[in-house]
Amino acid sequence: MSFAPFYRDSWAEVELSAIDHNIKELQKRLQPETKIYAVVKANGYGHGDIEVADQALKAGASGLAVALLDEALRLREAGFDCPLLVMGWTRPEDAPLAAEKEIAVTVFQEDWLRQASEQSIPKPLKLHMKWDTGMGRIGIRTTEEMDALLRQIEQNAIFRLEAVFTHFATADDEESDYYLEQEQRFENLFSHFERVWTKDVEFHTGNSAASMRFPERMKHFVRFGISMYGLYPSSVVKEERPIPLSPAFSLHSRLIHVKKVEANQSISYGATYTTEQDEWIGTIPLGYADGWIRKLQGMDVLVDGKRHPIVGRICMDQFMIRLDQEYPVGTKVTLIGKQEDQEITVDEVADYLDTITYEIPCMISSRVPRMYKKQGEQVKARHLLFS
Ligand code: PMH
Repeated sequence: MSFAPFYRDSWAEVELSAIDHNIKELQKRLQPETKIYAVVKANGYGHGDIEVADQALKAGASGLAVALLDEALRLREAGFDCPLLVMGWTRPEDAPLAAEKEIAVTVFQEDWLRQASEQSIPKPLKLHMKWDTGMGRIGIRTTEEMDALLRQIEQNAIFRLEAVFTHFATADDEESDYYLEQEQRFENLFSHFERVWTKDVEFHTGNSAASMRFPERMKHFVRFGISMYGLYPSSVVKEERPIPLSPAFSLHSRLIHVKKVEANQSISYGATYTTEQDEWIGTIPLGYADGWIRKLQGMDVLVDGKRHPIVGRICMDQFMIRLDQEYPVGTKVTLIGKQEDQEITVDEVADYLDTITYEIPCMISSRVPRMYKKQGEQVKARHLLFS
């Protein structure tokens, strides 16, 4: 394993054993015949695509799903020879490249197939047809559209329809009416499909929420994203805890400056914070350019197993905290994760920002090196900016 050097005192840790645990827990819940595609788009939801993909496949995932052809190509180049699916839009002119690299692409437009068929495609092109059953994003919505696509596929021997899929908009909600409506629309399209298409294809519908909550309704495979990383898709699913998850991501830094500031002095841009008394102020070398955005002013961090608030505006590369006492330069600061019996979870940061857990690791920028651990032991470090 390589240890890419980095020269800063802020880093994210990714516990790969948690990825392994989360996949194995889902497997216990799924029907034995349902396979898992690990969703590693957006650089593995900010955790690192290659490292997560490697661990997910070792844990028993059968394939990898991403949003973009670029992301799939990166994985092929890194040596992954498993099934790879691009779930978003691929340009029809890039169909030959996808075919050559044996990357499955998502289709939902007759025109797309026509344009792709005009290219010189070197090998069979694997297609997954997207059905829009209520997400309203991409996919065919009617049997007429389906028939038009199937005609194009049938007329071109180079096209291989491998699978048909849909995506749920509300699988993580308490209210299941809309989810059931989407399932019904899927079944309606499916009964038409069964009548007109006789060749073998696979079906996949479930994201984390659907696969954990309704495992018996999952088809050939599920697309497991957020919960593979140990995060629940919503507070409803978190309360339900259909499977026990272990979060993989944590974020750390160190104090780089500690000083006593007398009363009535201001801290940081805009002078938005003024000391009330003599206060110990610590500086942390991480800022909004690292994804620790200005709205996190007032949020706590952990030092010495205790909570300390962020005071003053968060700068591009640094921010300040109010300490309960003097600490030496170099003292570890945890922004997400555990120190002794205290923990700041991704959920807490997401709640503070009034957003969803998905956004938090994704927003920690590539300037923050990722350190990989297995059962607490460092196995690799990667500076995403330089790799
Ligand atoms: N399948 C598709 C088509 C997706 O877009 C996503 C996540 C997943 C599966 C995995 O879902 P999960 O992470 O809830 O398990 N897509 C997105 C998105 O577009 N915005 O947030 C999550």
